[in-house]
Amino acid sequence: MTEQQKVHPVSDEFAANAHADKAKYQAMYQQSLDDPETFWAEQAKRLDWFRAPTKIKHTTFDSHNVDIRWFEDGSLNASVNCLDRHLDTRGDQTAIIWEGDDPGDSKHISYRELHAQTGKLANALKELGIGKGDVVTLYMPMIPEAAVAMLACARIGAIHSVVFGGFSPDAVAQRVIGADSKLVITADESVRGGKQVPLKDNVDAALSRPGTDVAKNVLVVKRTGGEVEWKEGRDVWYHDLVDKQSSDCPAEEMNAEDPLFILYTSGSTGAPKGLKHTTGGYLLHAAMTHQYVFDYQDGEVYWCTADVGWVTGHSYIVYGPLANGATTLMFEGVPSYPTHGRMGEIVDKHKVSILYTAPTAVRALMAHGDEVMASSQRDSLRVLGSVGEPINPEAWEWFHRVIGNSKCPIVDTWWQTETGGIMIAPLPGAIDLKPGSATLPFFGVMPAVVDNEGNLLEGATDGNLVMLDSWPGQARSIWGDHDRFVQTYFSTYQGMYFTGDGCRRDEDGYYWITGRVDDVLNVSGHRMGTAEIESSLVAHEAVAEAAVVGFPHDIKGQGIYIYVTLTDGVDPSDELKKELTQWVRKDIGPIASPDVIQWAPGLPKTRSGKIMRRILRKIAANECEGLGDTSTLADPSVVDELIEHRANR
Ligand code: 6R9
Repeated sequence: MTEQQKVHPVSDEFAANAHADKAKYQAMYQQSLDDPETFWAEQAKRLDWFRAPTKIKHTTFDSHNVDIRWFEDGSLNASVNCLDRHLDTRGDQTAIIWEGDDPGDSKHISYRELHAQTGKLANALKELGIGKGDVVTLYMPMIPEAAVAMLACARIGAIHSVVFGGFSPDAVAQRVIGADSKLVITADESVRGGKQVPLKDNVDAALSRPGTDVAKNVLVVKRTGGEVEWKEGRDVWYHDLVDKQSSDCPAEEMNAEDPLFILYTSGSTGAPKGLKHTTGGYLLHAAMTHQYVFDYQDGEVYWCTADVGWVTGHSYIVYGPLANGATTLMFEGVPSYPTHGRMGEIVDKHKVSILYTAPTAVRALMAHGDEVMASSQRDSLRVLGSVGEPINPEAWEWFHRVIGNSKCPIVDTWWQTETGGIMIAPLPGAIDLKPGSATLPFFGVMPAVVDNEGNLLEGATDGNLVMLDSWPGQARSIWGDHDRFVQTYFSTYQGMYFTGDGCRRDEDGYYWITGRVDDVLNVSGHRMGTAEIESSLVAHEAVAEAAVVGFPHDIKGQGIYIYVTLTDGVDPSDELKKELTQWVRKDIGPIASPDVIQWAPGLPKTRSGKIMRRILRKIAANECEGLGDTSTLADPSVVDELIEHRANR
């Protein structure tokens, strides 16, 4: 089939009722490029400001002076935009539908209730000495209190730093120290797929690490009633402190450029970095994309299956939907529990109109065949969304045909923790779909493709994806390390933001993201640095050297393939493989579990000692023909040995 035949055109009926049709998209996009000041000044009116901004855009990508400011003389509060301003018009409307891990467990929280809970927690935070500019670490299950905690921080001008509940104590410790966080909010345990995860125990372990004594208190939600250790004077039960507070908490007036949150993410080198997102531009970008990209219509139930620990949860479970007065569904569990039909059943149970999920989830369901959807009708669905990694056309078509009953457009949304919100995606009433392509840029987004020297490539081409100018939701810096921010994103190609992704642009100007071109892995849509996993492994006494690469994995997109050179005198064994697997899981978290460990008596290195990952990637992918020039290797024979014992064939 040619690419042309695979186009799914916008239906006239959909376009007629959508927030944007073709003409409107084109006109708005053009204006956003030609006259960003007027465009964004106008769009900013969708938020409620204490002081409306008059200075709209002040941004430079010059690597000597990277400086990004939007709406810099405006002031607002994110929680007011997500809560207070809806009270008159939709106070009794459901803001959050919470669906528990157990299918019998769900509840609806209205905007009025969410506002009251947020006010109470905000007052409780103040009682704990938290104020404007303080960093609060959240390490929480997918329960409404997670959203309440984010909003309560925003209310008093505290900066939240959410750590995904699947991360290890060390990861929590690292982030508490990195952000100088005074308070950790957690729960006794989380529940996923019928299993408990000891969050409070993990926090205890984290806070026993040196340097973590910056955190003075731990606020603990009782989720399961599971047993926990208690440190008097430090630990506080959430409900003991919060329930007695007044629900009335005046919102702090924040400058548009005051930080709203920090979110850590993996890069190709070094420890995870805390991206700094600010208030005005971020919220505007999240809200606007939520409305246009999902074509969210008043009254609809919208479900994003991400975890709030990732940027997708921040922007598209909490801030975007709530700023728009939407009903957002928050799911505590996993799509395979109690059965693989769960996702469809939740759609039916809550009459979900918009379902935003990840390719890995789609592929996992697809692997069970069409019958997995037999327990649900999914008639309520109108729009489907995909995020986190490239979606292969087969998975796209299955998502469309089986989950969406062949009637829902799929918006494949490309973006990053760094971008704050969606950057490249079809508006479903405006842009014809091509399975596997994220299609065209959102308003104000200026993608371009460059070669390795940074030359701009025109027309249909292949290369590295960059952005030529700023957009409101862009991260402003790396917390505490602006030089690293500049180095990481603005020094590869002068005057451009480098995404780290490769892409192809076709003859219609559509973008096809081909995946990371750096040493970042994307496993089930989760970002991980190969360097992080390697440094964990070499800390084990049996490991002399380790090299980590990704390989194509049917369900996860990418799997983790590890080459390990053992210390002299240590014998390889299956037990040792298990031990190393546990080691990495404990150190980083279960998401970093190796799929394959191969013993490597030697690693292919250049004469200057640089590991040739290109070769290791090929061997892991079972592409052993045409390994390219290996003559520059210090010892070319190690390659034959690795090929002979490769795991994937
Ligand atoms: C939102 C999010 C960012 C990386 C990004 C890219 C990959 C995300 C994608 C996609 C192809 C899509 N990615 N969406 N690749 N098509 N629709 O996932 O943020 O966790 O920071 O990951 O994910 O490689 O660079 P984050």
